[in-house]
Formats: sequence, C-alpha cells, structure tokens
Amino acid sequence: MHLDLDSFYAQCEENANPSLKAKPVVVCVYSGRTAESGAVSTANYEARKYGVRAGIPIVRAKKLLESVDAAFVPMNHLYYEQVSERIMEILRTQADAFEQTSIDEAFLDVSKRTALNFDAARSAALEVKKQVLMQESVTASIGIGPNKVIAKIASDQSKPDGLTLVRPEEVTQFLSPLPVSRIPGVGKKAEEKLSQLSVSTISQLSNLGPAILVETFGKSLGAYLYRASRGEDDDPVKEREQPTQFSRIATLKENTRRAEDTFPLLTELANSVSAKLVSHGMSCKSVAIIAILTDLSIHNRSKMLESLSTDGKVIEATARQLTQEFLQSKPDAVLRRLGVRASGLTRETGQTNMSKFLTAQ
Ligand code: TTP
Ligand code: CA
Repeated sequence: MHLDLDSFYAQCEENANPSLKAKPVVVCVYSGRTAESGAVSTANYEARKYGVRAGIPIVRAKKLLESVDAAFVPMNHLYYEQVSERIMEILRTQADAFEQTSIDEAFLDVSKRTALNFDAARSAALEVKKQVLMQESVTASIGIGPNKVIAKIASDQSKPDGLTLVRPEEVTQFLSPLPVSRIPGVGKKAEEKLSQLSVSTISQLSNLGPAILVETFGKSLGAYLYRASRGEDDDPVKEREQPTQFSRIATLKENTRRAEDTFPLLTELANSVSAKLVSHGMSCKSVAIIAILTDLSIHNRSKMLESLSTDGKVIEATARQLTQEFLQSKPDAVLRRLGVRASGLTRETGQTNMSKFLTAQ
C-alpha cells in the first residue's frame, strides 16, 4: 500500500481551528519581505476549486479567493511534524514492513498479513484509514498494488479520501491511459523530452524500446522508465535509516566563561532538542555539549544518562553540569557559541529503571 495524507498541512490547521473547516484554507509561507509576499505551501480541497495550488504566490491566491470568505494561515511546520509522527506510529503497527518517504507519505508492505489476498488488503486499507481518522481526524488516500510504483500511482488516483486497488491482472489496463507525469520521478523535464518523442501516455511509453530510453535519459532513469511503464518494480518496502542524534547550536548573547550566563541559552537548546526527540518518538541515552570558544576551537563533552529520556529538564540539567565541568577544567576558555546534542537515540520510551521495576511487579 501507499498512503498519502490529503492536503496535509491544511487538514492540520483545520483540526487546530475547526471554524476553518467550512472555508477555503490556504497555508502560507510568508517570506517576510512585505506583509503579503511569499508562496502557498498547500491549500485544502475547497480552495483548490478556485485554482489555488502549492507554489503559487500568496497574492495570486488572494485574488483567486477574493469573492469568498477564505482563511490564510501561516505554516507551522513543527506542529505538522508532531501530527505526522503520531500518524506514522499508527501506520507502522499496521504493516509487515514500513517505509516513510515524506512528512505525509509512506509505503506499507502487507503481503504477509494478507497472504497476498487483495480483498484482505482492501480491508486492511480501510482499517488503516479508519484508525488515522479516528485518532487524528485526518483523511488519507491509499493505493494498493503488486509493487511500490503501482501503489504510489494508485494512491493519487482518487483524492481526497480515496482507495484504489490495482490487482496484478489489471495493471496494464490501469496504467495505459495515464499521462507519463503520473510515474513517480517524471517531472516537467522528462515529460518534455518524452513529448518530443511523441509520448504522452504510459501506454505510448511502454511501446518505446529500452535503447531509446537509455539514450534519452541515461542508463538508470531509462531502465526505470522502461520497467515502470510496464508496471514492473521489485524495490522492497524497507524502513529508512533513523537519525542517530539531534543537536542545536547557537551563539551566546555575550562571550563568557561564567556558567550561569549560559543557562538561559541551555534551557532553550535543551527544550528544542527535547521537542525534536518527542516529535520523532525517540529517546536519548546520552547528552553532550558542544563548546565553541572565542579562539574558534571546538570542544565536546558528553555524559550517559541513567536511563533513556526525552525530558527537556534532564537534558538541560546534564548540559549545565557538563558546561560547569568544562569551564572548571579549562581556566582559559571563553565561550562564544554553545550547542546541546542528544545521541544514542532509540524508539524505546524513556522509562526510568524504577518505573520499569514497578510495572514489572
Ligand atoms: P503533498 O502531498 O504534495 O500535498 P498535500 O498533502 O497538501 O495535498 P494532496 O491531497 O494533493 O496530497 O505535500 C504534503 C505537504 O507538503 C503539504 O501539505 C504541504 C507541503 N508542501 C509544501 O510546503 N510545498 C509544496 O510545494 C508541496 C507540493 C507540498
Ligand atoms: Ca499529501
């Protein structure tokens, strides 16, 4: 299965402020140059009816929506990341293998749990959609197919709140009439090159020989297009590598070698690292400080925690202690910049040994 959340940032904003639900909603990235300069990040489906799309200038979106009561909201990426993390956790439990490919898209291999039965896969997809809607009030579109390329193309077939199933015997019929731009990885440039070869549909693409495709697009993209146009793909669904550390670094208001002067900044850095951990559903085993001195030399000091943690207070206290110890050990050091790093990350939750002990009783 491939799952793609519908107008994702816009749905997050609607959930944060339900009065938006009936209106066209435009999520904006303001550039800050003038009050209205910037671009549209995404728009809900109501706003799309008026022609509003990701990437167009905000000023243009305002023109398109001038006759209606539309909402223009600034992008709040950290919030969407947190919603995304929670949804991805739900999805992970519904798959034999799981691969998140962006903030709002993922592949779920359900081959084993459905014993390759496509009707069972449809039920599984309905269950996934239900779980995400019940727990996070977000709709998603799902495509089901015999491989990733087909599932991905299928998830885009009927949006929003769609479910498209393509059985192995239906692959050719499904792909043939679609424009080549529906193949993942085919952008404006490839589309242009194909149109010069009089190719606009996937069916026409599948009639080109491999030699001409390799000549036009190079070996790897050419071979990929040849296979994709036939609905062939054997790339497995695999968990992407997890981050191994999160760090934040900033310049002190004034150079100093007094530990107390660094505490406000350490609080800020620790909270930010903690938020990153929480949004990724991860805990850390050790905390480090990165000290950059006025001579621009860089020094690291780290400490293992007693137990896994996501807690900003724990990270802050450890960073304070490390900073104090560092300054004591280096009488000539004057701090210019300071960073906090959480490492030894795992997906386990940060229970203390004591609470582990108590829950085991
Ligand atoms: P998409 O999945 O491309 O778009 P979407 O979820 O808003 O809408 P759809 O229902 O068509 O899937 O992108 C996911 C999020 O990424 C989107 O909500 C906002 C963000 N984004 C941008 O900030 N700029 C862009 O140009 C695009 C395409 C997306
Ligand atoms: Ca989406």
